[in-house]
Amino acid sequence: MRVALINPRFRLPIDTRTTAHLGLAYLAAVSQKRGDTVRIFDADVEEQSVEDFVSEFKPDLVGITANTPQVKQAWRTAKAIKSVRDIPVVVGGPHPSVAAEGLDYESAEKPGVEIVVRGEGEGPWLEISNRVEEFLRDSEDQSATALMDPEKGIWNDIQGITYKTSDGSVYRNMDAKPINDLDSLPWPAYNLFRMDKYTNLQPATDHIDGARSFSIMTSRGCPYRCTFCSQSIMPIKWRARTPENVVEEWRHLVRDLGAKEIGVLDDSANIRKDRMYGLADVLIADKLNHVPWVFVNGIRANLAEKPMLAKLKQAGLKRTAFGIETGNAEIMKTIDKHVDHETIRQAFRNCKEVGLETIGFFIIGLPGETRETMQDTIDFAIELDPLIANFSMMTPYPGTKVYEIVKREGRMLMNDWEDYVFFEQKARFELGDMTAELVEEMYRKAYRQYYLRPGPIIRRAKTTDFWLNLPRNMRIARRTFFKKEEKSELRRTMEAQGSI
Ligand code: B12
Ligand code: SF4
Repeated sequence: MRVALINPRFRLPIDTRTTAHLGLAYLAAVSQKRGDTVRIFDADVEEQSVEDFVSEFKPDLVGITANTPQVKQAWRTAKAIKSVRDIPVVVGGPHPSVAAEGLDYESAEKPGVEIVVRGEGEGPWLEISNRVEEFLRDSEDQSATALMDPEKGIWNDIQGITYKTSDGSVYRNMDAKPINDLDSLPWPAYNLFRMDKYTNLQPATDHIDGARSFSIMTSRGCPYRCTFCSQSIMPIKWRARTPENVVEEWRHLVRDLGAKEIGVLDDSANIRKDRMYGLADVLIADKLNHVPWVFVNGIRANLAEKPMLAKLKQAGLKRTAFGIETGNAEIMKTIDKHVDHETIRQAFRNCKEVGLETIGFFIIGLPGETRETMQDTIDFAIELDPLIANFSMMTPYPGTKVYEIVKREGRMLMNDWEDYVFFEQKARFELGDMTAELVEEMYRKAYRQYYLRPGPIIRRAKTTDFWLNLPRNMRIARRTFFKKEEKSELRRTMEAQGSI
């Protein structure tokens, strides 16, 4: 069977890093293992239109991924595909997985979409592919309309899907079970991506364009549920691959694909410390520790003990992120992060002592914040002094507790899923005395106060990346430190091109 997997174009192609979509890479691997002919169409890096791609490749089944700001583009893509070929279109990813808000129905009801997959996709995707293949083998009428004929009852027993029959009725099946044995999954099919088109998430080797960078996920899920974090895909049960299984893929990335650096994308990689020691041991034993790697998304500060970090450094770890979120003790208690500031301080001391670089993620504008609590966050960032401090304005994603709070007690300042990005530098809600002006002011102040200090300026100026990408870096700085005007120009260009 011919299968296409699509990452729809994101609305604003601003200077965010692009990376091969790991979720699609996993699904593609499942399809390849099934024996399908698979193509990935990442609209962010393709020159062709999706219509031309579909006319040329003639897939029998299409899957489209969607996070919240991408979902409308996913629907447009589904419609565009249908204008060329009447084939089944499946949508999956973090946005349509928010069943509590009925966002699976929302996507399933759209013209051009037949099926929505909720949560981890490998199992349902395999099952959908099997059913489509059987249908194509046995039916004369091979249209998506015939496939979704309610009389045929093809879809009513596949777990984890919401689907629309050809009479327009939408049904939600039971949730699929989490994948317990992650070692059983095939490796992401990076061979299907145009890897030369991607930059890297965390340029550890200081060459944004030069280094071949790959992502890897060694565990899935997170046992915590912070109030701001969108966790629609992964069940609360944290599951991990064995070090031996991880190192096999790692070896493939380094030796076969020529990885010059690796980004570990886990939500919470260090839930089990023995696994971290095990991973470090195998990386060292296999002599893979010459390739630098980064914990891109953060490890738990309460489990970041010094001997473990030292061992990981020996295994090639160059930098690790921590989700710190707030510098205020009271706010920290309200976000269900289950960590305190002294523990975070200790984790940073540990990193410094073993020579690891750090990234700190901070949020400006959490519910209950005041000017003073936001200032506490800025001050705490300065005290910790990570190599990279990343401040985001709180964006309430559907399915999170913050979303509930804002819907109940606040004023949401967005009514379009495409606004659910936090690099637009706009406050997304107001709550009590916390106005958009205040949050935007403190956000810009955070960047100014943090980065316009001698330490960060000198550190930055010493990097090759800074000089190699000077115009881009200056643009980012201008946009971040000052009120934005040039974004509207970008928007106008996009509009003129018909891209938004
Ligand atoms: C790496 C990452 C990024 C990277 C790369 C994104 C990418 N191309 O994958 C970067 C830095 C660019 C990024 C940016 C953003 N991200 Co991000 N990102 C992640 C992160 C940490 C890992 C993604 C990943 O690889 N997951 C592992 C794979 C296996 O899972 P997956 O991609 O979800 O795919 C599985 C299922 O979703 C499903 N599935 C997905 N698509 C499809 C399609 C079909 C057809 C099917 C059947 C199934 C299916 O099956 C897959 C396999 O199990 C996640 C957190 C997380 N743990 O997932 C956040 C996350 C996806 N990001 C998030 C957000 C909010 C963003 C931004 C909007 C932030 C912003 N700056 O405003 C932007 C959006 C940019 C864009 N262009 O879309 C949210 C999404 C929430 C939401 N409701 O949409 C997440 C969940 C973080 C969080 N917990 O809040 N991100
Ligand atoms: S912010 Fe981090 S610790 Fe909290 S739920 Fe999300 S992934 Fe887990």
